[in-house]
Amino acid sequence: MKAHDGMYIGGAWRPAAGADTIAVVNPADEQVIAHVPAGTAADVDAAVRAARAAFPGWAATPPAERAARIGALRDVLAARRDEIAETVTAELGSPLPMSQAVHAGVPVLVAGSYAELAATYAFEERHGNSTVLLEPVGVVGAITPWNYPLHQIVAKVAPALAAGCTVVLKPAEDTPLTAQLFAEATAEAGLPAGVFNLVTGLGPVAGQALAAHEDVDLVSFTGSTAVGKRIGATAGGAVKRVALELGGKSANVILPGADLARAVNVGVANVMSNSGQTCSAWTRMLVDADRYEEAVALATAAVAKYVPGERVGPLVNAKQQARVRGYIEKGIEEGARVVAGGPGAPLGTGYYVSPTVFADVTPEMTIAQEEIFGPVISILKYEDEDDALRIANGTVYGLAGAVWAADDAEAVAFARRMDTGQVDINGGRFNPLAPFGGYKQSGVGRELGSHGLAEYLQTKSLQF
Ligand code: TXE
Repeated sequence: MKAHDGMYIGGAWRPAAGADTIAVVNPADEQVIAHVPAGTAADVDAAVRAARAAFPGWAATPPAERAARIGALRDVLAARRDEIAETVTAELGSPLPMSQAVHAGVPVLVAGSYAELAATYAFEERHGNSTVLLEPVGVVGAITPWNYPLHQIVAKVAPALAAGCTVVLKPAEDTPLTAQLFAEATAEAGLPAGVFNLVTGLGPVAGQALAAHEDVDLVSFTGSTAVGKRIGATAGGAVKRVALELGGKSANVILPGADLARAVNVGVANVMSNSGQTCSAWTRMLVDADRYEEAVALATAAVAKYVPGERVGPLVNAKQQARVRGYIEKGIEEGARVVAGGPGAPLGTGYYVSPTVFADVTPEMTIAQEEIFGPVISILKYEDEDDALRIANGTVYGLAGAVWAADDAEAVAFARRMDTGQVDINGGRFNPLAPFGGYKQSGVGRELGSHGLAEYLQTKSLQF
């Protein structure tokens, strides 16, 4: 596959400071498809300098002009949609229809939403005898994961650009090719040199250097809770702004009056999507005791439609495959009942895991507490609504969730009591304007919509 052998810094592809490279592997067939440079602290420093130099000009660019450039970026992403989808499929392994609809499609919506928000956002407010100016924070260090390679980038870069910030991106080492395509798109869209910069590399080297760089004003990180905690500590210690989007263990709460078949089928589809590699996935299905066995049967039937290599892709790498299989083994060991799938590999080549459904899962089991990040669903039984709420809220996470009930009002009443950042009511639909982010250890800050833009602003008040 086509790959750049340099870093995108200050509006041009430049040779990397060191000679090391990272092999990019197609997880569906385990073949090396490209190499990209492994950035070091020197590359990160050059990129931060370029972003700093570009900051005053971009911050002073009128919001309408920033909006026009983000709109142009949206158009380039839309025009290159097929190429983006093919690249994501090659480096993440997701089936092509999924890459086209979600991996290439959603970023177009998100970029489009920020083209509009940049033009309409109130960067100036009046409160009594004060004018409050909402000003860009400065240079943003963005560190993104591989699970939604382009969405994760656009969900940080588009609001940062809308706010007037400049950006250095360190994408996940598993999916750097999509990030390189994005860098090309920023150039095609006419973003001024240095407004967006890309350094590919390993997390503990390039990611660490970016998070710790003294001239980065805000670090926006999406990834594991373990790395997020370290980045939060580093940024906090340096009195730097930080946004963290971490893991989840979201509950799919099916109340007694809900349409059980629909709730179970949509719930299974939600977890199977992207092979379960979604931080907001509804990995815990909560069903009342009376309809529990019926739900287990429905889920077992539903999951059979998700055939590995067809509708379900592999996991991103061998490490994730081993990790997810380890969780499945742990579930069996702790006494949960496997009703579909199991730890065995469904295919010989590729990092596949069998879509797995566990019944008889109790709230304290490891598989009900920890983020698995694979095609694995745990079905838990509750006695009454208070019990359901206790189970739903009983993890360290609070990123997303779903409630199904006889009507929306009943579902909303339950959702108000959930300790989580986003809840889908009787199904819900993706909304690029809805803020996304976590309660508790799922993170700090919000992405998407005007709340996502506000993360990249700081306030100055003028008294008259
Ligand atoms: O994440 P890492 P991994 C969760 C999910 C998954 C687990 C491990 O449970 O199973 O994390 O995935 C960069 N300083 N999520 O190992 O390591 C890294 O290069 C600075 C949830 O892939 O956190 C990459 O760009 N940066 C999730 C990014 O952090 C560092 C998405 C994420 O990688 C770094 C992905 C360091 N010391 C995984 N170490 C979500 N919330 O959507 C790594 N990185």
